[in-house]
Amino acid sequence: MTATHCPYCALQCGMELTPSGSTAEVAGREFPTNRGGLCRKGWTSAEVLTAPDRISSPLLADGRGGFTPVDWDSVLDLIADRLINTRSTHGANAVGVFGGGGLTNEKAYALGKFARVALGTAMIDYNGRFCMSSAAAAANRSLGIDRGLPFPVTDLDHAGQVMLLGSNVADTMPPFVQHLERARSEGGLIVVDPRRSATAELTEDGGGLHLQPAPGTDLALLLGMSQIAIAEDLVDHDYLDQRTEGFAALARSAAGWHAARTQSVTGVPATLIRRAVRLLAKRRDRGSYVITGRGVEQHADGTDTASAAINLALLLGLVGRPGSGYGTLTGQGNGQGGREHGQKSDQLPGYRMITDPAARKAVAEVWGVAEAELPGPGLPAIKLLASIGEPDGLRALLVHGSNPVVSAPRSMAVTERLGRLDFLVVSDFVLSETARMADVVLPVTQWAEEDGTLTNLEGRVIRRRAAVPPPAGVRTELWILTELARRLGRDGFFSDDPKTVFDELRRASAGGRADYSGISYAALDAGEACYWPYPEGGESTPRLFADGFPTESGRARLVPVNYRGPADQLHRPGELVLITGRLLEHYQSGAQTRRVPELQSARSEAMLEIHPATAEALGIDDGGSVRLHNDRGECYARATYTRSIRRDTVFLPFHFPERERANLLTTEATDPISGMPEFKVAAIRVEAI
Ligand SMILES: Nc1nc2c(c(=O)[nH]1)N[C@H]1C(S)=C(S)[C@@H](COP(=O)(O)OP(=O)(O)OC[C@H]3O[C@@H](n4cnc5c(=O)[nH]c(N)nc54)[C@H](O)[C@@H]3O)O[C@H]1N2
Ligand SMILES: Nc1nc2c(c(=O)[nH]1)N[C@H]1C(S)=C(S)[C@@H](COP(=O)(O)OP(=O)(O)OC[C@H]3O[C@@H](n4cnc5c(=O)[nH]c(N)nc54)[C@H](O)[C@@H]3O)O[C@H]1N2
Ligand code: SF4
Ligand SMILES: [Mo]
Repeated sequence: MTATHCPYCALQCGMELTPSGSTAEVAGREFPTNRGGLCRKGWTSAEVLTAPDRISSPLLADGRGGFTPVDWDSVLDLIADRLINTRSTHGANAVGVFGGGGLTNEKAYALGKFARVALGTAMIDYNGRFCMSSAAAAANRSLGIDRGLPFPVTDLDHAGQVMLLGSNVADTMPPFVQHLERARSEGGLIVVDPRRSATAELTEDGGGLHLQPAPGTDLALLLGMSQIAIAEDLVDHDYLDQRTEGFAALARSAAGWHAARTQSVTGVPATLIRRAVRLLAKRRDRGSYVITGRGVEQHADGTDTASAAINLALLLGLVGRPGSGYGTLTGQGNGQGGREHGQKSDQLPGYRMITDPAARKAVAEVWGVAEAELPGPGLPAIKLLASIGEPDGLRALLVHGSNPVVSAPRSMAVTERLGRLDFLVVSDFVLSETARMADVVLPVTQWAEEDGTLTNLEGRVIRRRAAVPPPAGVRTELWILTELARRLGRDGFFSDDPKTVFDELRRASAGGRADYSGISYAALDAGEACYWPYPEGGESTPRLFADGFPTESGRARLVPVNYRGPADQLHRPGELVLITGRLLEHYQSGAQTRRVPELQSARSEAMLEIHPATAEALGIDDGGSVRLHNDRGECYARATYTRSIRRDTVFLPFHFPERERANLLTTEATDPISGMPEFKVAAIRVEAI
């Protein structure tokens, strides 16, 4: 029996694996985030280990739409040759790397180093740009640091009030719901979602309030809430004086957002908005938390919206006060660690900026290269993918842990661009939709077959442990990167041993914002709860901000923000707002969960949630096939009637492939600060077929 964690989301539920034949049996394990509970995806996760179409040999495209198995030595020689060629003909920045927030810390670190040291390219970014970047940017500018939850999840157990903005934890992190029980029992759960989601339903029967704004209007809602807090004098004056700066400018920016205007922009009744603010202001008796999810962050104004949520939390004196706070719910298994160790185009390990001379010097020293050899910042994900086929753009790309053909916005354009690459290498354990387009596919180990660490949504570093041997023919990514680096002239710079890589990561992060230098495999294996920052010789930090904020002044910044509305506006008659998101049964692009029979049979196709009144007006039957379309593409789904959604809005999950891809309709409009695409609002039309 091996103690490890679930392969999927950032809650990283504790799990026990017992080998059984060529797979493993899964049992829930006591861990603070899940207390033994698992969701349906977790219970069935071992099925992917023996997926019938799992790949167990490197594959070479045969030019006729198929693949031929090849041996590792020749395939690595071939990749190295092609990359060296591309580099010498078109320059190092013609080779790019696309990583993922599901990779362990060790893999994410090695990938960032591989790009800069072995390929010499600036062009690395990852799917966290689609996930965490707006909340990260907002936390950095307001609080001076970006750790999803700056407190342990179990702190929520004692809260009287919790406001969840654009987060559907009942489907996306089911065991998390237990941490909301106290708030629900006191009528203090506030859910902000244009749909009556499974989480919004938890507010029924006295559990709390459901605010149902028009999609993309959360920034207006939060400005209105701040205005009410100021107008009703619910703000915490001592806290504002002692711990924050910028109140006057913030008050001016919110001043115009009187309740009637907020109601007319958002559609949320002013009385409900007022009740929500008054509830949160009760924090003096029992703590209050403000928490954001992708529903408010995946917008072209996502950074400003997350800032507005932080502003409200600061006005009420919540951040850094015991029993209260602000946080964002990191999504992918290692969404937190994945954004700290160098996969981001502008960052080096330890959450250090690649433009900071001191950070460059420190990291170059650990890597054993001259500082001048380190490239500068590259392009964020959307721009990186858009550069393919452009004169100075990417010509070769290595993908690790992402399936952008399904998950990137405006998939038609992305797919078309990937097709223009001279050379695409995808590392995966199945032939994902992206892997199918590759010139070379490299089969890698899965979670139950590898050691490493991840950093969960609380900033707590946890151990992933190998429980079963991988199939013959499969390799770890650390091994692949080490072997490729050797062929690229960097022999001895990389290691395929996770613990050796972690020890190097510790040193490379020392002195950075996300300092891991005090954390070790030995401490983790002994059961120590290690939250970063944890400098060597120092202590773990379960709670941030108790004594101040890591900003220049030591104070949190209230950042004035303005409402702009979504990039896609409804202009033409008959248009509806499409919002996209998740189902309990499927994970992300579905590459893994669509291969689990129990999950796939429960949810085998894309269902469009639509209000019966809207559907009837369009002649769409419950269960009927529909075509959704806009200027960017068309997508097919089956309609399902629900009264839980606004009449001007429809909802589609993004887990399905081919012509059921929700992303055929989404826009490439991105947040100007974070580069986060606006997944959550697209103007579309629907028709029965
Ligand atoms: N089952 C499952 N669980 C997952 C994942 C998965 O794919 N499947 N993925 C993991 C990852 S990577 C992530 S990032 C998290 C995401 O977890 P969540 O953020 O909970 O997931 P979403 O479904 O994307 O969005 C949440 C809610 O936002 C609402 N929403 C849409 N537009 C708006 C808007 O304009 N305003 C507001 N207020 N709400 C809006 C949607 O109706 C939806 O109910 O889940 C993690 N857990
Ligand atoms: N319309 C719409 N689109 C969205 C979103 C949305 O809400 N709406 N959400 C966005 C968000 S928040 C996210 S996080 C992205 C995620 O979307 P993707 O980046 O596509 O994430 P996954 O589907 O998890 O892709 C992971 C791929 O890597 C493989 N894989 C898993 N683990 C490993 C590993 O350790 N190594 C390697 N090499 N491969 C591995 C899996 O088999 C799978 O093929 O989607 C984004 N796209
Ligand atoms: S909630 Fe997340 S970590 Fe927990 S079992 Fe489900 S997918 Fe796995
Ligand atoms: Mo995500």
